Amino acid sequence: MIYFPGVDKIEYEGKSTDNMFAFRHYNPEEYVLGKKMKDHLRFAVAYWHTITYEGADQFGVGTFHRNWYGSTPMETAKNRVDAFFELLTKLQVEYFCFHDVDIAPQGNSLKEFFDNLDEITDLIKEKMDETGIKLLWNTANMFSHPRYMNGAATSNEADVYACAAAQVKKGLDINKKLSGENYVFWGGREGYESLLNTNLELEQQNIAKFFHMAVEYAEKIGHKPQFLIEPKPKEPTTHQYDYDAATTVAFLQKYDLIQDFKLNLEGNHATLAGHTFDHELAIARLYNVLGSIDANHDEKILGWDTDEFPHDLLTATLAMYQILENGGLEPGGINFDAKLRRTSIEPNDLLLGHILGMDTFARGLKAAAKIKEEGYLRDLIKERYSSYDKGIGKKIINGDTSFEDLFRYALENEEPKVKSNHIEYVKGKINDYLV
Ligand code: XUL
Ligand code: CO
Repeated sequence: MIYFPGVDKIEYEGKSTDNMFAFRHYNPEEYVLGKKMKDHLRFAVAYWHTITYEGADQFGVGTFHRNWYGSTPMETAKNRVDAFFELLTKLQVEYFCFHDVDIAPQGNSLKEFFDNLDEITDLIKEKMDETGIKLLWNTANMFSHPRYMNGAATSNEADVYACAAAQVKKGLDINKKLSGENYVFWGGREGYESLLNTNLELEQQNIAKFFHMAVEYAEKIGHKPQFLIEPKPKEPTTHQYDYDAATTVAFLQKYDLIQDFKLNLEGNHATLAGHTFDHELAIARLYNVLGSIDANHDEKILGWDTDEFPHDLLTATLAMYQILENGGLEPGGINFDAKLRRTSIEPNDLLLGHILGMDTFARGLKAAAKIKEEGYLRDLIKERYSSYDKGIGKKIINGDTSFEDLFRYALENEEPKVKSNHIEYVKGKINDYLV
């Protein structure tokens, strides 16, 4: 069965092609700053938005009628594996990501769910061996099932906490079976609705213990993928504990987890937190916890988590600049946590969505590489802070001053001459790198 008919492998054809099903910018084998584009970008496709999502939104049911639907949930799950790997192969994407519930029906109990997972992951493993496609990360969905209405590892119900631990244990076993390179924790309902009935400290301690147990278990089974926490400020909970990169770092430091975790940062989550994407990446870099990214874009006018395919060149360029400054993302990568608009109903639109995302990040990579190669921002920043290269500035940097010294210095000197940033010119220069 062919699920994406009429289209072969998506190839790089360059900017002038009229072929909708071609890359215009992403050329996997092309070298940028001494490394192949595909190795810089390490693209991954998300199972949930691609093969499981049916086009529903808050106001209406699904609009997609996929040709991989079977007569039972398990038959659909099996067809999805074939369809997914056909899509990955056609897109020349080497990685994928999934939640446990994306790949197999949950049945009527955890036991039934785990049996279904065993059967489907056998099929996934076969496909991985056949195609060479690898698992960037998997994760446990601990937010959809009604038992998780108060959270999972921050639930007030200890029995629910145990179910969450069982799901993550299973997730780590699967990660080992599929040689996963990372494992993600996104705290969907790990937060609170109202402080009036919330024991904040207990919830934080419990989730910290949960993470420690996950690390211990990974060590015990001799397979420790890079653990990643994905911050998001709200949706579905009103207040989510992992609000943004800075909040999550504070939590990891307080509970002695910083050495075992990095962050998986998402474009739309950054903007929901009132930040730009590159702000989140820069903060993560500062604390040496930039692990991986979920590439998507918000629809500013709607203002919620719309998970659009990335299409904005400036955002992609500034994100790629941070990634280059980080020395790359490996073992992390760029996962398209992005879904089609509800009106893009053909299966082949999934190819077009990913082509858009991949071409956008390819352009971002090239522009960021040029900014880095020419040293434009590096020189500008160096010059802007040059007062710390000499005199009193150097003393401050070296820790050779005190408040008394600085008091004397400030009073002895004339009013400081503060220079213009010319930031409008800088923004214009960055725009020049985009074209
Ligand atoms: C939700 C979100 C999740 C995580 C994985 O906003 O981004 O899909 O990426 O649970
Ligand atoms: Co995400």
